[in-house]
Amino acid sequence: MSERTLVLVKPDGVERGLVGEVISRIERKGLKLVALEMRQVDRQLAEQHYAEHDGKPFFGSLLEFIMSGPVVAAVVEGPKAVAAFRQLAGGTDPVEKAEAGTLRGDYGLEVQYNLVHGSDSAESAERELKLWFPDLSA
Ligand code: DAT
Ligand code: MG
Repeated sequence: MSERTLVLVKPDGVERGLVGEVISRIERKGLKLVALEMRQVDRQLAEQHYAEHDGKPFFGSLLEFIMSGPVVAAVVEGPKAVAAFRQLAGGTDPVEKAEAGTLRGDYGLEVQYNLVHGSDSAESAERELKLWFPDLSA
C-alpha cells in the first residue's frame, strides 16, 4: 500500500544548495516524486503549517524562519512514505538526535536550521498535503 507525505526543503537547505541532495536521497530510497515546486511561504501558510506549535517559545522564530526565503515543497509517494522520509531526515535536532547518515545528521548543526520537513504521521500528511497542494488529487 502506497502513501504520500509532504516534504519541504526549508530556506536553509535551499540557500545552501542542498535541494539536489535531498531529492537524490528520496529517489535513491525508492520513493517517487509526485509534485515538486519552489514556493515563498506567507504568514497564513506558515501559521497553518506549524499550528501544532502555536504557543511554544520558538513559534515566532519558526514562522520567521520558514518565511525567510524560498522553500521547495514536494509530494513524495511510496510504501511507508511518511516513516521512510522521517528516517532519511533524521531526528529533529541535527546534533543531539539525528544520526550521521541522515540529512539532518550530515548537514545540520542547529535545531531551527534542520534543512527539511517531513509529515510526522499519515494524519499530518493528509492535513499538510491539503494545505500545500489543494489541487492535487489523491
Ligand atoms: P520535526 O521537524 O522533526 O517534525 P517538530 O515538529 O517537533 O520537529 O518541530 C518543528 C520544527 O520546529 C523543527 O523542525 C525545528 C523547530 N524546533 C523544534 N524544537 C525546537 C526548539 N526547541 N527550538 C527551536 N526550534 C525548534
Ligand atoms: Mg513536525
